[in-house]
Amino acid sequence: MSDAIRYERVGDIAVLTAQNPPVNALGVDVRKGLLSGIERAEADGAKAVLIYGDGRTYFAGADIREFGKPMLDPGLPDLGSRIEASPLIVVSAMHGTALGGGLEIALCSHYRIAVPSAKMGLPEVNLGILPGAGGTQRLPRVAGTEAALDMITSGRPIKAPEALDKGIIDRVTEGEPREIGLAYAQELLDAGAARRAVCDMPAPEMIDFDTRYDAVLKKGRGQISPATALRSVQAACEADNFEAGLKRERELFMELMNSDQRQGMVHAFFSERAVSKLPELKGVTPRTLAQIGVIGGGTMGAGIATAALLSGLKVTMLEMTDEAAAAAKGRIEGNLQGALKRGKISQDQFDILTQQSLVLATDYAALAEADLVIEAVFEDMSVKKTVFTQLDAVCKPGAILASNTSYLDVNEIAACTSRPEDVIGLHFFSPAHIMKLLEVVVADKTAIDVVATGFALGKMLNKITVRAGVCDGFIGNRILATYRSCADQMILDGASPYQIDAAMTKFGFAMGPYAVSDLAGLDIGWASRKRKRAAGMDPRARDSVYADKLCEAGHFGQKTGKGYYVYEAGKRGGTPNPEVAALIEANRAELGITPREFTDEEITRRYMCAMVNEAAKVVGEGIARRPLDVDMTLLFGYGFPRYHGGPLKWADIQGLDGILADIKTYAQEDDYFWQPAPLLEQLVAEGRSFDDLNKGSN
Ligand code: 3H9
Repeated sequence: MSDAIRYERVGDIAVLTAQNPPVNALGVDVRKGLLSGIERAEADGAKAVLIYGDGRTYFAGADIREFGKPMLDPGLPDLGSRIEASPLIVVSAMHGTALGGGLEIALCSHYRIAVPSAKMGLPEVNLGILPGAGGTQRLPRVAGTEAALDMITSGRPIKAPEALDKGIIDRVTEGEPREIGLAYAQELLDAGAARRAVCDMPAPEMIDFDTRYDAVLKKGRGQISPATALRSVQAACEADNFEAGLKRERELFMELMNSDQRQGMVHAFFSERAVSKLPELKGVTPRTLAQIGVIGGGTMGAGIATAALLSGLKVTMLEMTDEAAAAAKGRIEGNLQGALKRGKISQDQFDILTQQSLVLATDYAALAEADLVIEAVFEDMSVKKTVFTQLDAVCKPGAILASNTSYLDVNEIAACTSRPEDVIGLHFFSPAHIMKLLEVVVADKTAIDVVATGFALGKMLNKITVRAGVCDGFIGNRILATYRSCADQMILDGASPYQIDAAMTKFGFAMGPYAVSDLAGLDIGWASRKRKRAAGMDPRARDSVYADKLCEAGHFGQKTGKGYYVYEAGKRGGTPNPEVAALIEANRAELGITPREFTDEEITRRYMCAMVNEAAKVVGEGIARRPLDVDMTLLFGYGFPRYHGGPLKWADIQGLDGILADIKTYAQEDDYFWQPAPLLEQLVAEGRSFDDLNKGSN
């Protein structure tokens, strides 16, 4: 018997208790324990078997750490079939999260009971695979094709009462899983209930799978697992018998298991958990956070205040005038109305948050008691310095002074205070109450417990929190500036913004870079170009001016109705702005460039090489500690497709030597822009990957 499953007899019932913290993942020891537990129960005269989990949950799925390695016996599909084939009555009692292989084991049991708070689902598509232990065959048999397809292609878990309604479980009862499971098993024995195997149920009803396949594929933006999972459900409806359906599920499962997308999505799963675990923060106690101040109530400041209020913090919003403070309050209330509508808060909570937890002020003295103040004022060093000088004068000792700057030098900001150790960058992404990313920008003198508090705040606000060092743009905006510049150069050389947008949406981004610029406002890029020119650009850097002309004419993108695209009121998305081509042609003519053709493949390759190269510099310079920090920044702040794992995971999968070779080829045209990152050259020389660096850092 394995330690991961405890065996005991309670009267006629053999009890198999999973003991594999933290989530009772179905690793090889658990699988061995379940198999020998069933065999032992059958051998020692038990009449029923109860399966449940110790600790916080029933099985939360297969052990994801085993993916990509040879599957050790017993495999999960065979184990499930063996449990289902047992002549004893097998009952599963679920609590916590019965996910993936967990729900599949429950579906192989003959009866299922759960506590009301239990959640269950088949989230495999989010890991780039499909339910591979009979889930695509058994769930449609108990829940019907439509309900099963919805759960399997979305990966969304449902709560026990809904699972009861859908026929996935037999009973919902309050209590401890062990107690309710034992009582239910005994009741079934007393009633002489029959063994009941899902595999014996009739095949589920057929639907028009081809139409549905196209819709699922489109929704996935290139993600293949949901559409492949749909084909596996189709097999449940079409196959001659249950075994044939299982066989088809296995084939499709293996296809996905061997795919690049599975690697990308599993990388994303572990990286989003690893990103906030920094060795230097181990054992460091964060400072107290109960009351925070936010300076500036524009879109960003109001979003930060909203996120803080929703996490239970008290917020003082400082604005310059009463009118501006009232406008900020209006924005925060608007954000909270959204949370109310989505059912995230009740009307009572809304009233408390807006009337008691939020205080408006126009005098810095109101920030005297704040534990943390985040400024979100105009992005200009002299304005920031004025703010920090005043904060230094009024804030209590130990208060953390944070800037939401997206590219300015946090060391310089810190230096204008008498307490640089208390100064940090907290770079939120707009809208800050929705976007998941928070860059914690650590300056040279920032105290370690201030860093820990930045991470604690991120956790409270339910953010993916990434540590970044100081440089222009930190991790995300620095890399963005480089790949955007690469795109701009391709336009000068002959590509169109629309071709680049199309190529990058084909790659998996929800929007291409030019549609994103229109959404964010073209004035942002304009300001940044002007700033760079004013600071003095290297004479070798290529500059383009066609976008300036759009801005000079007052076209800032969606907010003015025109940018790279033209936006008609009431219509979603835009159509290409016919004026843009002429502006680009004029710019090319001025620079004496003869345009050439670009294929979508070349566009994608150059764009991605630029992103990877800059990302490698960011890691090499220590701005990001690990490649996974870059990957999570791009995933959660810049819409990078999750199924590629992040730019550096993508690079590993493509092969670093090929990427470096392409960068060197591009450098023959422009050796200023395409300077290979030393870290990339080093990894290629050593035959190592970015992921090797991730592993080495754990
Ligand atoms: C599957 O079942 C395939 C089958 O169909 C077919 C096979 C043939 N494995 O998230 P947390 C770790 S695919 C290994 O922080 P929470 C996690 O990394 C699987 N490890 O807690 C973390 O480790 P660390 C289908 C796992 O309370 C720790 O446990 N199942 C697994 O916020 C705590 O996790 C899923 O996709 C695992 N399966 O959330 C479910 N799960 O402390 C995936 C977790 O070192 N899991 N860990 O960072 C989840 O969604 C969440 O973890 C869960 C708990 C909701 C369970």
